[in-house]
Formats: sequence, structure tokens, C-alpha cells
Amino acid sequence: MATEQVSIYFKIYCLTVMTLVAATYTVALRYTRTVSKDMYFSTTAVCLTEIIKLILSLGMLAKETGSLGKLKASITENIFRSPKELLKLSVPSLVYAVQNNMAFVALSNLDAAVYQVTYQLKIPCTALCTVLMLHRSLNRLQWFSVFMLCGGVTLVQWNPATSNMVQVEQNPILGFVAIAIAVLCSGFAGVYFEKVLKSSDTSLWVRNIQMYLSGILVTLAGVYMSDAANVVEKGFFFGYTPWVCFVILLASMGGLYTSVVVKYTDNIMKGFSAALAIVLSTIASVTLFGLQITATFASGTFLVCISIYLYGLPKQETTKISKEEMDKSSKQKLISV
Ligand code: NCC
Repeated sequence: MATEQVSIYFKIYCLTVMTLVAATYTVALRYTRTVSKDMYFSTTAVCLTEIIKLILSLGMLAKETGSLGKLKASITENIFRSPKELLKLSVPSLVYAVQNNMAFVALSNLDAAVYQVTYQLKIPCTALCTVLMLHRSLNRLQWFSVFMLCGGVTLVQWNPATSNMVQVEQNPILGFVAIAIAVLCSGFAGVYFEKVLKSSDTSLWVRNIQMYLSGILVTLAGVYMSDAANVVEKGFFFGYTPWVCFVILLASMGGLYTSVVVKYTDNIMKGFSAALAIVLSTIASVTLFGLQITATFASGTFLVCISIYLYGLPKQETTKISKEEMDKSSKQKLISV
């Protein structure tokens, strides 16, 4: 399949927005879960996010197709006449639904900084899924750089002195179990979506619509299973403050930017670039807000940079090797002819 080419600046823009949204999202979500009065139902927030992403993706598909007639034709073809494809996309939508709900469980029980640091385990998990599901190979140096990146980002975000003005009861063990599930889900669903997206020419927005349609059903089932009685009694939007709306908006934007990033790069690149963006945004805070750079931050940054270098290094060698192998095999073919 021919991959659509976009400029490097567009890729950097998407990666930066995705990372900044993710950082803000985590902190804002944690904030909304620490105020005990009239707590909103997190399952409804996850469901609403899927609905917003579906509407925005429909808008993007309309822009892509250029006319109402073509939009209708595309929807008929890819949604109503493609039950198999809908079923295929229901797999990541189910896994993402679990992951997105787990983020709420984790951030209701753990500090945002602890969450961010532990969540970095998704980098090696994604690499493992890429190898197993996309049959790409990573050599030893690349594996080493993946773990080094994980350690580097952990150090960069390490901030043991964060304040804990929490008004609700917390269960850290439940929080860590939720992160472990979220890590596995993120790796699997991310790579599964990438595989489906890149194995055909179907538009990203069509793939998103297919995924969000089942996402809405699955997350509605989540509302029913966990909060049905409360929602009936207090209402779907109970406890929605402007902050909760902001979190839902960020979740929708973050999800769509993630899909664009996966389309133009891949899930491992997403991890590496996000790490670099975290480093750069912290350096920017030093310049803009006079933030102090600590020794842990400096060593984390060093590890992130080295790991990016090491990850890219063997790729060139692998390309060289595969070129040599190709030359060899074409020579052999010629001889046999
Ligand atoms: O964990 P992560 O991503 O892999 O989760 C992917 C998020 O993107 C949504 N998604 C994915 C593919 C697609 N086609 N459409 C989508 O809407 C999924 O529903 C899922 O929410 C990351 O790499 O760190 C990242 O982290 C999330 C988020 O911070 C964490 O999951 C923490 O809960 C970011 N999401 C947001 O900022 C809202 C994501 O951008 C990057």
C-alpha cells in the first residue's frame, strides 16, 4: 500500500500537539477525580468522548470526500455494507474502552506524576506487540534503546515532591493494577489499529468511524454495567463541571491526534517522539517559567537522547544488510536463469 506523504513539519506538529494534550489531559483528569463533591460518572465521560470523536471524524471525512454525495456513498460502502470491517474494528474499540476506563480508575487512586511515570511501561509493551503482530524485527540494540527510553522518560517526569491535596479515599494497589491493564491495552490496541489501517487504502477517517461506532456501543455497555442505577437516578451528566467538559474535550482531541500520528509514523515512533516532546516542553518551561532543572531531569534527558540515537542507528545498518541481501538474492536469481 502506498503511504500518503506529508511534510516532516506536519508530523512534528501532530506529535507535539498529541503530547501536550496527553500531558494536560492526565493532570486535568486527576484534578477532576480529587474533588469529592458530586463526582461525575467516569463511564459517561468515556462514552461521550467516543460520540464526539465520531462526530469530528464524520466532519473530517466530509472534508476529505469534498461533497455530500460522496460522503453518503462512502458511509454506505464502508459502514452499512461492511459488517466484517466493523467487526474487525470492534476489537481495538473494546480494548481502548477498557484502557480509557482504567485511566479513570488509576487516576482516581494515584497521583498524576506516579501515573505518568508507571505508564511509560507502555513503550516496551508496544515494541513487543509490534514485533509479534506486525512481524517487524528489532535487534538487541533497539530493544536496549526501548528500555533506555522508558527509564529516561521516567527520570524526566520524576517529581517525588508533588503535593497531594486529595479529598477522596484512594486505593494505590487498585491504581497500579489499573495501570498494568492500561499498559497492555495501549500496546495491543495501538498496534492492532495500525495493522488494520496500514493493510489497506481505506481512509483513516473511515477506520476511525468504524472504530468509534462500536466504541459507543461498548462504552454504553460500560455505563449500564457500572453506573446504570445512578445514571437513572441522577442523570447522565450528573457532576459535569467545566473542568469535566475540558477533560472530555482533551480526550477527544488527543484520540484523533493519536490516530493521525499512527497513520503517518508508527506506534514505537509515537513513544519516542512523545518522550522527546516531554523533554523539549520541560526545557521550554525552564526558559518561559524559570523552572529549575534537576540532576534527575538532566540524566533522564541524556538517556532519552541516547536511546533515540541508538534506536535510529541500527536501522541504517539493517537497511544496508537487507540491501546486500537483496543484491545477493537477485544475483542468485540471475545465475539460476
Ligand atoms: O495511551 P495511548 O496514547 O496509547 O492511548 C491512545 C488513546 O487514543 C485513542 N485513539 C487511538 C486510536 C484511534 N484511531 N483513535 C483514538 O481515539 C484511544 O481511545 C486512547 O484513548 C500515549 O501514547 O501516551 C497516549 O496516551 C493517551 C493518554 O494520555 C493515556 O492513555 C492516559 O490515559 C493520550 N490521550 C489523550 O491525551 C486523550 C494519547 O494522545 C497518547
